[in-house]
Formats: sequence, C-alpha cells, structure tokens
Amino acid sequence: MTTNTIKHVFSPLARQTLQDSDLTTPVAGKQPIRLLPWLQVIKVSGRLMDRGAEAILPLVEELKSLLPEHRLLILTGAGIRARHVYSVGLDLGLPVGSLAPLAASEAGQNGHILAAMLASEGVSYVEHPTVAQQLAIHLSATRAVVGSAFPPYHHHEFPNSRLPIHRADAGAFLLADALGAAGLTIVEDVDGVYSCDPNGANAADAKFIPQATAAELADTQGPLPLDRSLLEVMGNAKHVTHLQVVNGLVPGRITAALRGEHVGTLVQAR
Ligand code: GWN
Ligand code: ATP
Repeated sequence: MTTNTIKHVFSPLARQTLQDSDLTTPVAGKQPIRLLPWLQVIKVSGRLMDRGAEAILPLVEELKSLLPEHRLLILTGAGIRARHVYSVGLDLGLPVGSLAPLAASEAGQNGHILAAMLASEGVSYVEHPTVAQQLAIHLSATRAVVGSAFPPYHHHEFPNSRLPIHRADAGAFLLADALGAAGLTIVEDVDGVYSCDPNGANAADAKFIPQATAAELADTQGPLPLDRSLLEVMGNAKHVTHLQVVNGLVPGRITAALRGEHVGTLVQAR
C-alpha cells in the first residue's frame, strides 16, 4: 500500500476546476503576507522632473536626508516627453499598445536622471525585473533604489482607451501594494488634490481637498493630478490603506509625510 501513496501529492486544488470560486476561496481567500513591510514608496511626478535643476536639486537633497531614517523605493513618472510621444503617435494612428511602452521609457529616463543625482549616496536605477525579484537584496546593500513608476504592461491593451490608462500613479500603487509597503507618497508640483486644476482656466475656484476616499475622487468629473485607474486599483488594495499627495516644490513636505504628518491630500483606499 505504501508504494501507491508516495506517488500521490496531496493538493487541495488538484482535482477541481479553478473557475468555481466556492471551491477556490477556501484555499485562495487567505490574506497575502507583506513582502517588504518596512518599505516606503515615493512616486516623483514627471512634471516635477520636467522643471529641471530648480525642482530636482532641492528634491535630491531632501531624498538624501531621508536615507538614515527610511528605506525607499523611489519611482518616477513620465512627464512632458510622454505627452509629446502620445500626440505624435495618436496623430499617426498608433494603437494604445504601441504608445504605452514609449511613454514608459520616458518614466524610466526620469528615473535614470534622478538615480544619477543620488549615486553618491549609493543609490542606483534598478530595472523592472529587478524591482520584481531582487529588491530585497538591493535594499540590503543600500538605503534606496530608483525605478520606473510606469507599470510594465507593454503591448497589452486595455479596452476603451486610446491612451494607456494605467500610468505612473497606478503603477506606483500596484507595486507598493504588491510589496506590502508601509506607505506611498505621491510627490507632485501642486499642494495636493483640488476641486479643479489649480493651474487651469478656473484656478480661482480651485478648493484644496485635504482628505478623500478613492471612490469620492472617482466620482468627480473634472481633471485630477492622479490617474483615474489609480482610484480603481485602490479599491482592491490588499495592504496599502491610503496614500498622501504632497508638493515636492516645498522643502520638508516629503519628510513630514513619511513621518505620518498630514501635509497634503490624504487619499483613503476605502
Ligand atoms: O530601459 O529607461 O524595464 O526598468 O515598459 O519595458 O517600454 O524595459 O520595452 O528591464 O523591461 O526604457 O526595454 O522598456 O523605462 O519598462 O528597463 O534602462 O523591455 O533598465 O529592459 O518593463 O528601464 O525600461 O520602459 O522601465 O518604464 O533597460 Mo527603461 Mo521602462 Mo531599462 Mo525599465 Mo518599457 Mo527593462 Mo521594461 Mo523594455
Ligand atoms: P506623470 O508623473 O504620470 O507624468 P504627473 O503627476 O507629473 O504625471 P499630471 O498627471 O498631469 O502630471 O498631474 C499634475 C498636474 O495636474 C498638476 O500640475 C496640476 O496642474 C494638474 N491638475 C489637474 N487637475 C487637478 C486637480 N483637481 N488638483 C490638483 N492638480 C490638478
């Protein structure tokens, strides 16, 4: 009898369809572990990088000052070069799956720039596959690394859009949540989220929103400084309960946010 049983490996999913949630939920319904519970994720907006030395040099000094206190994954957005590539590509009729990697490479370029400015502190740019598989060993060797905030969906097309819907804000949140990070701070060139664009035509009417749920922001009609897909993915978060949007042009705001102070717009996942 023993000769038979050693050939059988018990597995609760071996003999059933994976399509039936009544059968899979008892096995798959468990809360995932936090891989890097001490990690702070900081997403730096592409627009901030577009402002050049005036914005980047003070930001670099603040990021350097955070290193003794925090272990960081710094992720960069795409900014103005991606807007240009979108307009050229759309004019030519390129499909959205061709546009996404073009824009993603601009987010990567901003990351390479920021990493070069932080290199003297032992900070390097790491590739997407390294973020996915070797972040722990890199953050054992150094206090921070830089990567691209754009999600690597490459040529995968999501329906009903001519522009990639999952951009740098959504990518940063998906990573922070998948890693079970301690927090996510989105660094913009505005104080946070307003009722309308504080740099737009109706700037005089823009009211600052100190706190909102992702669902409340999703219900708004006007422009936001965040990807709308971010608000959707936040609703399905496993670990990260909130993020804070802060102004990276004001020295000290990122430091305060990482210490848990309310200095921008707090967005609650639920
Ligand atoms: O190139 O700056 O990673 O980290 O979505 O893919 O378009 O690639 O297609 O590891 O895999 O341009 O080459 O480029 O930004 O994304 O990288 O230097 O296959 O390190 O080769 O998932 O960096 O790059 O653009 O992030 O966002 O070689 Mo870049 Mo991006 Mo580097 Mo990455 Mo895409 Mo890779 Mo990738 Mo592509
Ligand atoms: P990426 O990093 O993906 O390139 P980004 O964060 O640099 O993107 P945007 O997504 O365009 O850039 O967001 C930043 C800009 O959004 C701000 O400069 C601001 O003028 C504008 N904005 C539009 N609507 C609002 C709003 N409701 N509240 C605050 N800012 C807004």
